[in-house]
Amino acid sequence: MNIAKSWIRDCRSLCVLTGAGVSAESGVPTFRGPDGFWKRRDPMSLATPEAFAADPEEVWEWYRWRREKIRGCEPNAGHLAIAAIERQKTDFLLITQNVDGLHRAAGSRRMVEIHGNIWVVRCTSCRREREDRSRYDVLPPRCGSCGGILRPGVVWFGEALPREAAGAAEEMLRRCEVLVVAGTSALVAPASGYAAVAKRRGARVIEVNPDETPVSELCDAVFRGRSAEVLPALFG
Ligand code: BV8
Ligand code: ZN
Repeated sequence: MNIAKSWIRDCRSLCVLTGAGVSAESGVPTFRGPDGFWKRRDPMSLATPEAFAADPEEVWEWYRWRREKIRGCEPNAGHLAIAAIERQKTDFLLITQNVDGLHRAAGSRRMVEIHGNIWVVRCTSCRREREDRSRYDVLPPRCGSCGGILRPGVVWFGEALPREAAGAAEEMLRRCEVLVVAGTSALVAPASGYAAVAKRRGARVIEVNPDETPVSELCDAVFRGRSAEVLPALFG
């Protein structure tokens, strides 16, 4: 741990990439875990534009259920440790695949939500986008301005990542000296390729995950533990 801590302490540009595992200890189910969000329904049949076009109400039932599951969850020590190390670094970026908003709640500011945010809604007619934490009684929710159907402000399979967020992520991966990959199964592209991008350029890559992932073998250090425990130790 001390070697990895020194890499983090001594580097100028630090990048952190997180997945659902970082929110697990806040009580947010992961996607592919035993109690995962996706155990209930096949995400590939819901988290797509086609599914939404075919049955917006059914897709919204799943998102409403997830929003209510996430609503009462608080950031954990892992989120707080990431927000704390950000304040100590000149050059820092958090790239998160998480849509739950817990990193921002923990104080992270230099961050990109590459898969969007479940608390944001976008009108499919007038395109207006805003954060809306209401409990929807009627599904699908409607736009207050034009009456159009609102969609969740997340990135579905087959949709491109938000251009600005993806651009900032790729730029940081090209210059960071250390990349910490925490709580992701590294199965969803393009984020699944981010560790290899940083590694190819000579960055030190550190993984924090209780389980092995497809990127474990390219990491310079691997901590097989829970992020709420390992990240405070690593960044402290
Ligand atoms: C795109 C938002 C192109 C919605 C999500 C065939 C091969 C390869 C790729 C593809 C393919 N066919 C299609 C693709 C591309 C596709 C893709 O990758 N598919 C996969 C399934 C094969 N990708 C896309 O479509 C992306 N877009 O490529 O666009 C394009 C370009 C131009 C124009 C048009 C199109 C868009 C992908 C975004 C999909 N949206 N979510 C929603 O939430 O409903 S993805 C979803 O999975 C979540 O966002 C999540 O973040 C993401 C990854 O999951 P993880 O975060 O890793 O979570 P998971 O549960 O899997 O793992 C948890 C991990 O934590 C585990 O490792 C576990 O061990 C660990 N853990 C558990 N507890 C802890 C812990 N770790 C630490 N501490 C703990 N306590
Ligand atoms: Zn509208």
